[in-house]
Amino acid sequence: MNPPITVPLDECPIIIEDDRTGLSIETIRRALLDNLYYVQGKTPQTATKNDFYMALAYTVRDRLLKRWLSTQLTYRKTPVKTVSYLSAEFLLGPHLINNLISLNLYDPFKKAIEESGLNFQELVDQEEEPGLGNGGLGRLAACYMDSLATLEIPAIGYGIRYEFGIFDQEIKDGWQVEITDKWLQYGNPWEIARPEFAQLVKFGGYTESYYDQDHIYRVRWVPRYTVNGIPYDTPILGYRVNTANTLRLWKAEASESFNFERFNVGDYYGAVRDKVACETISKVLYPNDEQIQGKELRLEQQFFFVSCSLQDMIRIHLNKNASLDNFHEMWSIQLNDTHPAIGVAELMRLLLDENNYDWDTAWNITKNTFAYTNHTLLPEALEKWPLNIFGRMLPRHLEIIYAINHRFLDEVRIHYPNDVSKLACLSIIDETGEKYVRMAHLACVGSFAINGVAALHTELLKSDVLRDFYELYPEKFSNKTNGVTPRRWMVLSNPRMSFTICEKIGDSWIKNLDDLRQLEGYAEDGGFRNYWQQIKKEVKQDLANYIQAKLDIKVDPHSLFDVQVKRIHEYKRQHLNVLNIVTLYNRIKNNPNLDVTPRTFIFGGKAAPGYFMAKLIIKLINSVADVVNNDPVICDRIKVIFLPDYNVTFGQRVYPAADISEQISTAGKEASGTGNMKFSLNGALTIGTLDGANVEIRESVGAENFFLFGLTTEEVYAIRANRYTPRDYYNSDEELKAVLDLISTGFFSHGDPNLFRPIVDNLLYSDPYMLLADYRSYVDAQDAVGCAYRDQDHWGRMSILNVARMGKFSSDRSIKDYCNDIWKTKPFAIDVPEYMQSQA
Ligand code: T68
Repeated sequence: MNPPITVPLDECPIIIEDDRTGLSIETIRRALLDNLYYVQGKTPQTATKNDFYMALAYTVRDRLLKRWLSTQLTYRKTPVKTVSYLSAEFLLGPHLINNLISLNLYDPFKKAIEESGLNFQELVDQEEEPGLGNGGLGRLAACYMDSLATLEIPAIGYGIRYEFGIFDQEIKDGWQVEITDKWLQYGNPWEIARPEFAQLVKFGGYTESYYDQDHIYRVRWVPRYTVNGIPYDTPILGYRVNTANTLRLWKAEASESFNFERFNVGDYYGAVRDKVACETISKVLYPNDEQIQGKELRLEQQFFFVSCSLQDMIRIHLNKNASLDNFHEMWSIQLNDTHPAIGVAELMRLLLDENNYDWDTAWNITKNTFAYTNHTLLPEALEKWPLNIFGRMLPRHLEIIYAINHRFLDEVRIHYPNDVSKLACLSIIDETGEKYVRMAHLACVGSFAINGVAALHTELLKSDVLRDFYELYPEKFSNKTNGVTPRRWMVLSNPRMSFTICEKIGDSWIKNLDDLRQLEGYAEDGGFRNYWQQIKKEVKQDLANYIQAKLDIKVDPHSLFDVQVKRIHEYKRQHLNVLNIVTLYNRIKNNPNLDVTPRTFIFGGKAAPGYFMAKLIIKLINSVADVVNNDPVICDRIKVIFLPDYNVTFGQRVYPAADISEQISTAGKEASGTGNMKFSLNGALTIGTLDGANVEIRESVGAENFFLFGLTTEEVYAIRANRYTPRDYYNSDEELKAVLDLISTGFFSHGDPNLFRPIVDNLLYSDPYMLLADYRSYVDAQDAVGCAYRDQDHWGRMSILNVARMGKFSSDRSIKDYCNDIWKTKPFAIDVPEYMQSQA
């Protein structure tokens, strides 16, 4: 029935079609056909697998909309403090199953699809994952969005809707080849464009001063060109709650008044060409996971999404508040690394130039709004922009940064009256050589909170990377150890193990991960240990089938699955893993009857396209794999697999199947790591250094359930201070010498001694990541792993204890810590209004 015309519009009941909301198998089947027909414009006779996937996705989306809309309506009318998570990357992974699990609709949907004669998994596999991130930092943002929604925290994520995400990786002749990731080519059913909330972003040009009608001195920015930001919204569902927060990603489009100069001189063709150029801003994700220095387009991307997001927040704020005076009381903006740190200057500009605030009020609002998370200890990864590039693109922001810096340095002078060296160290402008804007300094000065992502990392920030800021502002610093969402990384990716856990201790752990502790008792139950190992074997068999299908290599699920998946980087030391493999190879060749624990070494990870050494390491892994896998003497005792195109979807397969997790970075280099957490939560044991969050994982699971090796951070520093000479290790360790010599002779490169020379020479003559210093201790620890694995019963016990004691590493815990200590935000439960309730 249609509503009577007399009802005010906003109380008008929405007539909800049964097909859009119904949950019976029959209704879901009907809805699927309905969406196939009306949205995809297909009938089952002509539909492709992708058409069916799209229809399925829309059928799920129909059923989540009431939560999303209720959440938006609630936030719109309630004065709640909101978290704004600014990140250049969100590495979400596929939505479909995640949403079904959150909605508690997995079983009916699977049944409905199968009863329709379709293959559920095949449709699920159609989804292109949004790979809008490089690695840990982007994936962390995705886990945090999941936890914010699950904890019912009012939050919005802001980022860039890259048309092309992280490249797809193929391996050709052992080398990485990059393929464009066209994730949007068949459409994205999970996003909704909101062109009505588009924002205009200015670039280039110059500034001019004027006196306003009250005779107050003001500055106006006259841009050279402007770009339109179009928001695309994706719902982020909380687990089994009504909250569905929004991830708002900006796409760059040409604006009407795009290029003033060209239009003014009537250069129509040139103007259109420039329109195309400005749309490149959101074209492609930079595929570098640590260092992106001096690329203009990257700065354009950063300013583009930050300016859109701040203007959007101001728009939302002014919908429910009389002014921006209380902006900092209603919003906490988290800067995911320095990539959005330009926000500090942009919020100042918006307050000063566009809302006529005076400096002190604007600065007070700004510095009480932002909080900054640092994700790196590599000095070369700290972002800085050459002053000329910066000033040309953002002339007004450079002025504002100078003004911030001027006042900041006055403060420093008062704090250190007799120490001019402090000024140079702390200044936002680096004037030691070519001039730069130091983004970490801008973030530190403009934020009320600064945090590292693991206990060790935060200590090293305080004592090293950000030492001077810690000395000045100790109260701003805190640690927030990373976490991962158990919804995706246990329930979704490891249903067998999750079901087993639920049978024993119920399902409360999915939202309260500390409840896993109840499993500890079962570690003493021999029958359960046996069952636990059996489950692991089944999961390993799945991965073995996948490897067989993908690479045509047969691996034995009874062998020890030794896994290292992560970005390829020298500091992560995939090549240390290779040195151990070649050591084992040499041992078997020297003694063909040697009794070694059968192992399958599995690697996965992408290298930045311009990172020569990382790409050569991939080639080395594949070359060693070729020799080892085809040597009859090895006789299936060791296998080496490089799985191409490691991404979230593949992670979901591989974490559950691992026995050993390789976390072998040089101590003091990995800020936290999050893969280490995913492995351990899935019952893998860790072989690792005292680096990043490994330290806390080991503390939690117990030293006796963790294979530790390698130098500590202090030892690394001490050896380096005394001039590290890697050659000494080579000369004094027979096995190490044999390994490096074998690689040098060209044994793994068809006799070519030059191919891997850059790696060997780097290790022998420089070895900045100290592989040789850690080699002996690593190989010994690996021997201990091999021995331990032979006692399956004991291994099972250690594996169960790892899972039982990992509760701390839920992203729910991390987010609660951010809420309590930094954002001061509280949960706000969402009610679905009566008129939106399902009629099914
Ligand atoms: C990672 N950083 C850290 N950076 O390396 C890792 N950087 O230890 C930590 O666990 C994780 O962040 C989450 O805190 C990254 O992933 C990037 O991806 C990146 C991308 C662009 C520019 C710089």
